[in-house]
Amino acid sequence: MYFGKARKKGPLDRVPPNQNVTTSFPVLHYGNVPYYKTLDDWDLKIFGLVEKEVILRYKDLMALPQTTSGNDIHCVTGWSKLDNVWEGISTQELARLTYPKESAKYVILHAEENWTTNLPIEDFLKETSLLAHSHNGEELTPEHGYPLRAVIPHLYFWKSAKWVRGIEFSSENRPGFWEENGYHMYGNPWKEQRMTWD
Ligand SMILES: Nc1nc2c(c(=O)[nH]1)N[C@H]1C(S)=C(S)[C@@H](COP(=O)(O)O)O[C@H]1N2
Ligand SMILES: [Mo]
Repeated sequence: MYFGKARKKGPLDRVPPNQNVTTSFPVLHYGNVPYYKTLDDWDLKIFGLVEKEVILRYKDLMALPQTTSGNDIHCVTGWSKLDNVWEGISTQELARLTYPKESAKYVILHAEENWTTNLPIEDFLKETSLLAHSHNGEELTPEHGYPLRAVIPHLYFWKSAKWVRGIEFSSENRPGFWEENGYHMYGNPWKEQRMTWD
């Protein structure tokens, strides 16, 4: 008897369980979209368990080495979007400026309106993680996180904070906004870690 057929390698192997591929780019968040008239007052603070706190203005950020990264993103509500190209600054590049301490085990990303999300430091510093200012060759739109968003493609997309203003290195895994509301502390899409109990 023949049980099943050889699974063809193809785009489907790129899609985690119970996700549907979309070619659109849905907008999803809690709270208000910030519409910046100017970036004169904008900054990014890197703080917490670091040897050196750093505050970067937008022009400082753009003067750092830039990186381009292609990936697929997976939202916990069930959509996945393949073949995104992001441009920005790698998280390793940002960490290098501040020297995180040995005691730093987690990263809390702080966005506008005090929205936060948490992840282990290894995931933040993974070579595929970045802080992006552009998507598919265009500057981010306000709805998608202008001027700067995190992109942590190997975790559900809620970890990819839009409108990032702070990167905090912490010894504690403090739940962020969605994590406080029942979402998983880690959020691996391949293991379907959607809610706390998954
Ligand atoms: N600041 C902030 N970032 C956020 C969110 C949010 O509510 N606030 N939602 C997250 C969720 S659940 C998803 S799926 C993605 C959606 O990004 P997009 O709107 O660019 O598709 O942003 C993430 N980043
Ligand atoms: Mo999401």
